[in-house]
Parts: sequence; C-alpha cells; structure tokens
Amino acid sequence: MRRPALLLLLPSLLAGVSPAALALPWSIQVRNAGGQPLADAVVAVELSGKPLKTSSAKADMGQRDKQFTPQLLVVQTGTAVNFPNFDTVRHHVYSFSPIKVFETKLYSGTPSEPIVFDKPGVATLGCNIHDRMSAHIVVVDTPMFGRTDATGTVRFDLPAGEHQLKVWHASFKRDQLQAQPLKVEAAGGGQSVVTTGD
Ligand SMILES: [Cu+2]
Repeated sequence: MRRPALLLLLPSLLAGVSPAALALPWSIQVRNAGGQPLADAVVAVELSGKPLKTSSAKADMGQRDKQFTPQLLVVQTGTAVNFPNFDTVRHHVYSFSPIKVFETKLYSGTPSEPIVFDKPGVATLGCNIHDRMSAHIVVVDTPMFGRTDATGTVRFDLPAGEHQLKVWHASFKRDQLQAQPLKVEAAGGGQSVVTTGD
C-alpha cells in the first residue's frame, strides 16, 4: 500500500530542526503573595541569547470620557506613544516616573509629537485637571509579552533555554518589574508560577 508522501517526509524534516529552535507551549501563572491568581498582570519574557531589541512601533494612549484608554498599555522599548484627546475638554497629561518624565500641557486633539518610551520600566500617568484620571505604560525590552487572563495565566511558545521573566501588576507599589529566571527544557511544554512580592 502506498503511504502518503507527507508521512515519509516528516521524520527527515524533524531531524533537521535543532531542539532549541522548537517553540514549546509554556503557561505562566502569576499569583499574589497570598496565593491568589492575578488577572491583568503584565508578563514579559527576555529570551536567552537574544540581544535586547528596541522597537520603532507606534501606540496610542487616548483620553475619552475623562479617562485614559487603555488604562494599561504594554509596549516594547523605543515605541512612540501618541496621546489623542477624544474629549471636548482639554487634558494636561504628565508622568513623573523616572523612565519618562514629561508633561503635555492643556491640549485638545493629538499633540504633534509622540512621546518615545526609550527605557524599560513603568510610567504612571496622570492629568493635572482631572485627578481621578490614571493609567500605566509598561515598557519592556522584548517583543514577547502578554497579559494574564482571569485565571492569572498567560501562554507563550518558547524556545528551550534559560530566559528571564519580568512581571508587573497595577497593585505593585513600585515602578519596576519583578524579575525571575525561567528555565525551559528542550522536551515538551510546561508551566511556571510567579509569586509576586506585593
Ligand atoms: Cu484630564
């Protein structure tokens, strides 16, 4: 009986792929100090052997109905962020966070120059006119990042290696991401748990 050609090809295809190059399904769960899963935590993976890369991407942090939208924005280092104001009232957006200190005084529409977030960490935004407006921009040195779901979990496809995990959540009292090593074995997928210090 004739075998499908694909089956014959498959072993030779697999033999040509080094284990390190295979991406392995990996889930990461973030829990708080009390062991509860944390939704909406930012998780970034800095891959071993990959130089930290900056991005020339663009992103938006708008203002609508006197709120920032989104209230949590995650970008790669180097990203240029615009601050379009969709309201009819003017806003006065600022950050005093060490990674990016800026102030865009009373404005309508979209300021002509975006703000480039060129250092990793967390910027807390406010508005000088509307005290209850608050948002965070989390800046990471890797294109591999995500946000945890309601079960505190986020999934990545990772190559084998000893990587670095970076985690941040709005409940943290610091503007730095928490770091911990992440070892991905060559065989199969796996999971890791991050327990935050806060
Ligand atoms: Cu405002």
